[in-house]
This record gives sequence, C-alpha cells and structure tokens, in this order.
Amino acid sequence: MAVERTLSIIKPDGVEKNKIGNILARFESAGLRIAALKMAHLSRAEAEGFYYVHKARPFFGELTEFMSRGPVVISVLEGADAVAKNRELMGATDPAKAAPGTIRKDLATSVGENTVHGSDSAENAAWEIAYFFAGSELT
Ligand code: YYY
Ligand code: MG
Repeated sequence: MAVERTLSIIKPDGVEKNKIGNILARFESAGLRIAALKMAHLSRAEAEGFYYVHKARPFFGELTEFMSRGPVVISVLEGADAVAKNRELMGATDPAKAAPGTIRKDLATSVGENTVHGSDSAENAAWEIAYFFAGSELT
C-alpha cells in the first residue's frame, strides 16, 4: 500500500450544517492524518479555477456558485491509499446512491450540495494540493 496524499474540501453546505468536526473525525478514525488544514471563502474565480475540468458541463455554473457561497474547510489527508480511502469515506457523488455510513449518505442532501470533495487520483491530488497550499503549509 502506497502512502499518498489527497485533497479534501468540506463544502459550504457541510460548514453551514456545523459538520466540520464530524467530518474531520471520520478521516482521523479511518487512519488518515491531517497534513494541512485551512478555512477559506473561495471567490467565484477560485472555484472556477479549481473545477476547470468541469467547465463544459451543464452544472458548472451552479457548482461554482455553490462552492463560493460560504466558507469551506480545505485539508490534505495523508495515509495508505489516501485517495481511495477518502473516496470510500465520502460515498457516491449522488447522496441517494451513497453507501450507508458514508459522509454523503449521512450528511448530504443532493448531488449539487454533496458536502465533500475528494481528489479522484494521486495525480489530480498533487495538482489540487498545489492549487490551495504552499509547500511550507504541508506538514
Ligand atoms: O468527484 P465527485 O465530487 O464525486 O463528482 P464529479 O463527477 O467530479 O463532480 C464534481 C461535482 O460536480 C460533484 O461533487 C457535484 C457536481 N455535480 C453536479 O452538480 N451534478 C452532476 N450531475 C454531477 C456533478
Ligand atoms: Mg471529482
């Protein structure tokens, strides 16, 4: 098992529902170490830059409006198979299809407001981590 890093975002709906501690506790309980952590209120442009791969998708406008609606909690999670482990903890993109016990099943309300982001590959994780964190902020 490779020790990896992955980027997590607690989206505005998760922060609004006061679920920051609940979600971070799930990461730690699963053996993921929080290697970097910050709260931020993204501008629309920052949200668009982060999600540029989805630029052509019909939900891009709604997604970037939502992601810049309020504060988010951005973290870097580190551990064995961190990318896959985080995706497993998150559950499916659509909360209605997410497995029991996952973050999205337990806390999210819709596909659009699905509470957490997680990198989908080690390569994308490296890009996403660099988007939000300077080297000196990674511990
Ligand atoms: O990686 P993940 O967040 O599970 O899903 P993606 O397919 O990468 O989509 C990113 C983001 O876009 C998703 O978390 C919500 C939103 N979205 C949407 O609003 N409607 C869709 N049909 C698909 C995705
Ligand atoms: Mg994705």
